[in-house]
Amino acid sequence: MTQGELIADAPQRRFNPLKGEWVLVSPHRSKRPWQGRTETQEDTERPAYDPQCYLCAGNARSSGATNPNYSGPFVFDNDFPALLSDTQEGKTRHPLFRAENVQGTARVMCYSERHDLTLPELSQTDIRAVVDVWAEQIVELGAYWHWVAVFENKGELMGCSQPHPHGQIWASNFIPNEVATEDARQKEWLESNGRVLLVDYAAEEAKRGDRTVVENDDWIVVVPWWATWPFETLMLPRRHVLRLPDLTEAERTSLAEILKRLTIAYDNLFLTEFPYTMGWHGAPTKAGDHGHWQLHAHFYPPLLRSATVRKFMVGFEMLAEAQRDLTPESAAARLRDLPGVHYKSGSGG
Ligand code: H2U
Ligand code: ZN
Repeated sequence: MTQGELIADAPQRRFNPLKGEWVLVSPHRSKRPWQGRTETQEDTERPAYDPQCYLCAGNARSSGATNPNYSGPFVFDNDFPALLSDTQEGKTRHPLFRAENVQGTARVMCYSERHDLTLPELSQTDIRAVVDVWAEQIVELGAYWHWVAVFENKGELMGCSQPHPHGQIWASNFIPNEVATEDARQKEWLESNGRVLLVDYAAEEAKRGDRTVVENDDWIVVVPWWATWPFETLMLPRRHVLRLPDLTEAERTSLAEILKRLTIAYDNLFLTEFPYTMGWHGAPTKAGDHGHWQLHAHFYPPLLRSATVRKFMVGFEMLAEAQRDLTPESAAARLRDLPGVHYKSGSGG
């Protein structure tokens, strides 16, 4: 067969240069019937304050510690941290049974005192306060640790254990797998192209437009060319920025705006508090040259076709490579065309 142009609606593999991985896209298959599992929809109304909540202001946590009467973002040390800061160094010697002791710390960050308001329902000013605390935490923990993970697991479907809107912060003396892969790929890209991978990618997507979900002067959010989750998005600054604390005042405000617009679109898609895992990837805080890095956030939502039908990464995906039916372009178009006002508020908050 001679090689012609890519046939857009035929099976194809797309390459993710950030991970060095391929994803199989099967656009012709998106109309197949579904008779599999549906999740039960839990759109339970929550009160603004819940006396039973471990995370609400003034309440006792499971450790017995009492939360202060906070308002706005509140950060505390995780009572069940996955990493401990005082672990001694140690390692195994056998090449087949490698292990090393690691150190780190874990914190929890309540977005606000409001038990009932998730990110899209907070005001832009309140989201801006969240952005500032993310940046502060990275400065504080990054002074000591090599990597600071800022992330959120949202919704029971994602294994979130506390209904009070919150994110987490883990800091470690090692660079975790996903970050190490992105570090290597971005470094290699700069070395072979003399350009910063994601800075060029953001500019190119802005020009093309068909995968753009929301954008403003400083930020662009796309369903990336190589997305694996149906409604996965990548949030990128247009300017070359290494880490969240490097953002200017104006960029922090416009970040709050774009976060609100993206998460409203997500909630409006299936009229539900849209579950996801999201997290920030910035340059490691380990000493060294990180010029190949570009700050970005990944949103990985599991839902596929409604509030109750999720995508499973199984079969071919566990054993071979990720696969999707809905194209990134159609996913982006669906998110882009939704009303900008949150379905619960009727006012945009
Ligand atoms: P998830 O909802 O993503 O599970 O995060 C909640 C975190 O809150 C979890 O890591 C911590 C859990 O250890 N937590 C406390 O530190 N104290 C509590 O009283 C409740 C939950
Ligand atoms: Zn609460």
